[in-house]
Parts: sequence; C-alpha cells; structure tokens
Amino acid sequence: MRLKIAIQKSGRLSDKSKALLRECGIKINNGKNQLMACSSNFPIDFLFLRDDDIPQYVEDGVSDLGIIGENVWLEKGKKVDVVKELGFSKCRMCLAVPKSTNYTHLDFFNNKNIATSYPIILRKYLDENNIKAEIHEISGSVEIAPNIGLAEGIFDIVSTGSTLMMNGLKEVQTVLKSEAILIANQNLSTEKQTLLDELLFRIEAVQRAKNSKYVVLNAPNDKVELISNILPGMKSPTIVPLQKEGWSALHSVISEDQFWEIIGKLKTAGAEGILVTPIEKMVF
Ligand code: PRT
Ligand code: ZN
Repeated sequence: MRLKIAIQKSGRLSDKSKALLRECGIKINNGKNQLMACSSNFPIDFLFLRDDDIPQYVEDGVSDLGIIGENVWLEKGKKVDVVKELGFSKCRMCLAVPKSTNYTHLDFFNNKNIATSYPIILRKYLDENNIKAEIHEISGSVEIAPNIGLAEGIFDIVSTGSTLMMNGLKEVQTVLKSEAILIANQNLSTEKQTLLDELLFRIEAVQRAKNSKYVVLNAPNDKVELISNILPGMKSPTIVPLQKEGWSALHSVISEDQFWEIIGKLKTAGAEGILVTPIEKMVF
C-alpha cells in the first residue's frame, strides 16, 4: 500500500513542501518537470500539479493527500479534511484601495467593483458584513485593476505589502490569514490512515524541533536550583558536574517564542557560557 501526495509543481509552495518531506526523512526521486515521482524509503508517491487543481484531486481520491494554501482550500470548497497546519507560506488576504481613496469604513465598498481571483471567499465575507458590491473575477495581476479603471478596490493575497505599495494601493481590511496546510481525502483506507499517522508523527517532530532550541550553560552550584526553575525543558534539565569545583553544566530545551525572555532571566540568575543550538527532530 502506498500513499499519494499532490504538491505544487512550481511556485511559492513547491520548494517548502519538498523541504518539509525531506526533513521528515522522505527521499523524493525525480528529475525536473515530471508529473510524478516516488520515494525509495517511504511508501509515498508524489504528484506535481497546479495548486488550484489539488483540492479536486484529493476529494476524488486520485491523490490521498495534498499541500496547498488555506486560501485555495477555502476558495475551492472541496470535501477534504485539513489534517495539519504546516506553518510556512504565511500570508493574509486583504481588501485594498488606491492610496488617494478616502476610506473610513467597509461601507465604502457598497455599490463598488472589487477585482479578485478569490470570488467565493470575498462573496462570503461581503455577505457576512452586509456589503453589496460587484465582484470582478480576474485570474492574475489583480493589483493593476484600479489603475486601469476596472474596479475601485481589490481583494488579494498580501505578504510583505510591496506589491500594493508599488501599485499605489493601501490595505484597508484584513479578511483572513493563511498558511500552507496538509489536506487528506475523507475516505482513506485503514492502511493509508496508518501511513498518514506515521507522516503526521514525523511532521510534528520536525515542527516541534523548529520551535525549540537546545541550551547548555554553566552555573555555580548554589544557583543551580534557581536556574533549573527558569528552564522549562522537556522534563527537567540534565545537570552534570564540571571539573571546576562547585560548578555544574545544565542542559535543557527551550521554546523559540520564549527564547530572549528566558536567556535574559538566565543571565540575571548567574548562568555563564550559555550555548544555544538548533534541534533537528524532537520525538516524545
Ligand atoms: O501555478 P500555480 O497555480 O500552482 O501557482 P499560483 O501562481 O497560483 O500560486 P503561487 O505559487 O503564487 O502561491 C501559492 C500559495 O502561496 C498561495 O495560494 C498562498 O497560499 C501562498 N502565498 C504566500 C502567496 C504569497 N505569499 C504571495 N505573496 N501567494 C501569492 N502571493 C502574491 C500575491 O498574489 C501578490 O501578487 O504575491 C503578491 C503580494 O506579495 P507582497 O510580498 O508584495 O505583499
Ligand atoms: Zn494557482
């Protein structure tokens, strides 16, 4: 039994999707520009497709799994399960108008034209907010629509904001946030579900490691207890005596989010020679 996963052939999700699978120890054997590839060390095959086509393939069971942006999942509305948020290709979907527009409230869009490649998400948002606007669906270069007189506003993906800026537009409303997600067919066989569970186990180990750092530090013995209480760790810190009389080394794991806060506290508490290294995998 083998799983099939659909990933973007080329584009913003493509390299990161492959990198994640490699970090999960899965080899991808392929030449360039092929539609399919297989793995020699995990029972999984790869389909390389346009991201827009992936939800349909997964709903139909042509592919068991797929990696797409949450935005594409919401727009396509296919019956698939979202099994994991993958934390990369983060972006937001926003309404934007020309800089010179005097915009104060969402009401502005009543009776206006909005250009977008995401009519379903936009319609839902406008309906929820009781805004009656005309939606112009266009497939690319949405940001030029106001300049050519096609629409008074746009609804599009924003990441750094530089595309909006270069086109003389300003962001006026964030509608939703998106990141890459792993989707699955809703009728996986038990064998395929077991393989998916193994894949999810590996993805979680990689994600946990990415969010954590391994810390080694030295401390005088009378400060060890105080410092141990600052270090959250997986269980409790490892404490090893140093050759230097009255000193110990403490080993622990801290989360990326709390990193600077904890390092500051450790220094104040008397820790010295603090070494911080990345972690490749974390398995519980
Ligand atoms: O060929 P295919 O159909 O497979 O690819 P595509 O052209 O439809 O998609 P692609 O590769 O551009 O994006 C794939 C996914 O990446 C999207 O569905 C999002 O989930 C995610 N993503 C993350 C982005 C961006 N960031 C992004 N910045 N998708 C598009 N953009 C575009 C946006 O449309 C706008 O034109 O980049 C521009 C804005 O970027 P900033 O940085 O200037 O704000
Ligand atoms: Zn696409």
